[in-house]
Amino acid sequence: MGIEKKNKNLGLHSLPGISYKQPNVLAGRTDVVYVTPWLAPIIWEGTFDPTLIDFIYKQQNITIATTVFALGKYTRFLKDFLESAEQYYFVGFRVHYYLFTDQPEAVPDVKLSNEHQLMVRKVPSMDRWQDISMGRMKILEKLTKSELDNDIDYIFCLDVDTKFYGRWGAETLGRLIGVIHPWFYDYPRDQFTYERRPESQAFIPVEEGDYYYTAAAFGGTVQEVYKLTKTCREQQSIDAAKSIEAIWQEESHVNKYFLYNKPSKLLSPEYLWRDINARTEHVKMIRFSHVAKNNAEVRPNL
Ligand code: UD2
Repeated sequence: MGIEKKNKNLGLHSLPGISYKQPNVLAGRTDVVYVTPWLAPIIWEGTFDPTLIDFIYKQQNITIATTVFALGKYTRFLKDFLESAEQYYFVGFRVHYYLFTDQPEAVPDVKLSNEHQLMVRKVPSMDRWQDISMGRMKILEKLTKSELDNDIDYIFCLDVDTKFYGRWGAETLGRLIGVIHPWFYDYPRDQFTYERRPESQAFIPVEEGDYYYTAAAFGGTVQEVYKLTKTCREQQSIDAAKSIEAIWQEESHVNKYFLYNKPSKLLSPEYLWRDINARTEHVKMIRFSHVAKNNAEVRPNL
């Protein structure tokens, strides 16, 4: 039997080089919403065809920058982060990891695939975990500004105390990408832990808000991530001058930014789970997850 006939029998269509299932107009997942009210897709397992998506993006010869910070005792998370990324993260695509650390000598020797490369950049140590976490915005602003005219197409900024357990691929690419936080995805907006003090630049009133986004993963084009990080850094500086620190540091500012600059694509909590969370029926696949950690032991301050 020829490949065309075989594909027809299986309900598959052909593009040169690949086969994929016919898209269905009337049926799909009914247990989750996979589009926002501003018509941005929300990516859940079962809503995309990985083969087709990879095929489309492969032709664009793209480079994806990926930033991760590991200061102080957080270097211990690097091995699992990098090894699991090599197994699941943009496999077969060009990835440039930018690793910011105060101890380049503590970076583990992890074998990377041919398409992936690691750049280690030294940054000063800091005494407060809050300053490390928020300080990422300034460094990311500088990085994205310097890369604006270079060859990087997309960038993701990820927490390091994490591990990949499943595919994170080209389905996540887009202009501006927000990730729905695994704690609050089914909460009413007045219970989100947005910053509620009007004196802070991150303030969001109780009657506003779409989703609660995590700062542990966000991304988009280099231009868009430059705008996001620059804005958050500026807002954090205004707060600091008034001796205010937003309740969830840069995460509060990211939430404010996404409220007024809507992401063009959202990733479901499959793309940021927490190892300690119980499974739910909606999350059919955990792709990326926070590992359990003892904050008092790993952080430089309480
Ligand atoms: C939440 C956010 C995190 C950030 C933080 C700010 C989630 C799931 N995570 O995580 O993104 O917004 O709150 O309050 O929403 N780091 C170091 N060394 C340190 C401390 C931090 O390298 O000593 C880096 C590291 O890359 C880490 C990141 O900063 O992944 C965020 O710090 P965290 O993971 O301790 O923050 P956490 O768990 O409260």
